Amino acid sequence: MTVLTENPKGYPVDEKWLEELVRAALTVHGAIPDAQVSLTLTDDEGIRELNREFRGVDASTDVLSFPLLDYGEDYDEEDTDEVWEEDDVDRDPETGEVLLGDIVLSMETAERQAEEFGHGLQREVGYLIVHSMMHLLGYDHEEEEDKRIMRDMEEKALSLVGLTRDEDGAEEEEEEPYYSGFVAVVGRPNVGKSTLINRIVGEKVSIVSAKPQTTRNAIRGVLQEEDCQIVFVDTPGLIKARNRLGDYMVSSVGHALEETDAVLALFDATAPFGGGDKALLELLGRQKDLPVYAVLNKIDRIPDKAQLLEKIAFLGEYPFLKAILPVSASTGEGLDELLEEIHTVIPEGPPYFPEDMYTDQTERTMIAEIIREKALRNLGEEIPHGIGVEIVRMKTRPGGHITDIHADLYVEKASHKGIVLGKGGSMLRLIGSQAREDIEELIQGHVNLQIWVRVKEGWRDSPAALKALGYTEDE
Ligand SMILES: Nc1nc2c(ncn2[C@@H]2O[C@H](COP(=O)(O)OP(=O)(O)OP(=O)(O)O)[C@@H](O)[C@H]2O)c(=O)[nH]1
Ligand SMILES: [Mg+2]
Repeated sequence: MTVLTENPKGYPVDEKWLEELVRAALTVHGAIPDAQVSLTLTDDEGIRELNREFRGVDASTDVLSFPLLDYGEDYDEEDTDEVWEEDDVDRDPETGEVLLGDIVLSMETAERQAEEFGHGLQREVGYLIVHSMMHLLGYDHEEEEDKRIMRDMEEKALSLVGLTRDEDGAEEEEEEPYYSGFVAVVGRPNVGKSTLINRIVGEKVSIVSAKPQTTRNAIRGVLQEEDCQIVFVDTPGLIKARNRLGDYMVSSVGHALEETDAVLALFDATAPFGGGDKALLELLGRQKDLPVYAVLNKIDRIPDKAQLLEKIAFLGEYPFLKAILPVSASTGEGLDELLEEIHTVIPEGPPYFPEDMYTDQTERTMIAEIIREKALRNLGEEIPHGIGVEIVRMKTRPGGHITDIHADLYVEKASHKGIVLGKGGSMLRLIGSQAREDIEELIQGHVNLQIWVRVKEGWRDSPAALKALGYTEDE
């Protein structure tokens, strides 16, 4: 086999490697390597001239191939041997090698295309030569099926010279890095932590109410981006624990701070700073090497910006804060800036959750939480903290259209039961119908919801009751 290379412009290409490419194409085709190929490396103008001369078009292409063998109309690649054996094939008078034809390649275009496709020049030149070789051997890509066969041969030939898609170093470099990390969201009750996370994640991850101590668990909400996954950890508002449930809530904040890449400390921009805020800032100041951002939420409710400046000045006294970010979780104002900041501290890492998952909670937990949210929103001040919801039964009927859900709603005092039920059961019906609407949205199906109100005195101090309701340490 001979490859006659012409490289008048002196492009830095190894002739031996070009020969290898030609040989690889012949090998995968299975043809006798008793062949000769002419190969010319030129520039765009060179190709343009050839195009004008031989094809009557004024254009520069990446590569041109001129087969010398006549494969005829009904040619099948399997028949190459027969074609070669014919008497009228052109042979090199000295060596007797069959003249397959000419390949002319524009190195200028190859360079451009390599850049466009984001792979190395080697891969591009390799591909173009192997592709042209296939044309010289009678392959074409007019029909889908032919194209598939040709692509297959090309890939095989390229892998023979170590230019596989996976192993090609140039292509590997193209792989974008992936980022992942955890961000804990902490703050006093009712400052808008859950609202913020729901807004960022774009799904309802945590329930929200105007009553403090709405969130009781550390709940994860996942922001999914093409090259990044940020897991936001919603935490219960920081309170002084007065019972076991309170202990659990406080400790879940502590856990959230243990393994996190950043902290968002949320403050209500419409309320004065209190002892709780200062205690939180002091606690966070002691966390060494942890990026902490102060987030001033609810700025949509501050028409007077001077009031905001006052808050910013107060937070300015804590130099460990990486930034002070005024936002509105309700309107979304300031969230782009906040996310931009967070991205700067999220390290490279693997995805922690499948790409279609936005929370770690089970459907059952989310349903219990929806019911609790509706109870919180509709009931007066004194009852909400004593409410717990347990899903006792959940079963989809045959056919899959209706799901029966049976939930127990716990209250701490017998006197509370009547309030939750309301006049003639009207309050419970309201809670139930609001909850059902949200649950149907969540599970995408019809729901038959039954809620039973039960009195369980002191359940917030009962380890067994806490466990049954999902408030356990190892969660
Ligand atoms: N106007 C306004 N209201 C907000 C904003 N963010 C939250 N809220 C309201 O503030 C109340 C508390 O919001 P949540 O998200 O439940 O607050 P939280 O910090 O998670 O509260 P806990 O879970 O109890 O600690 C709700 O009534 C929200 O609608 C905001 O940016 N602007
Ligand atoms: Mg919350």
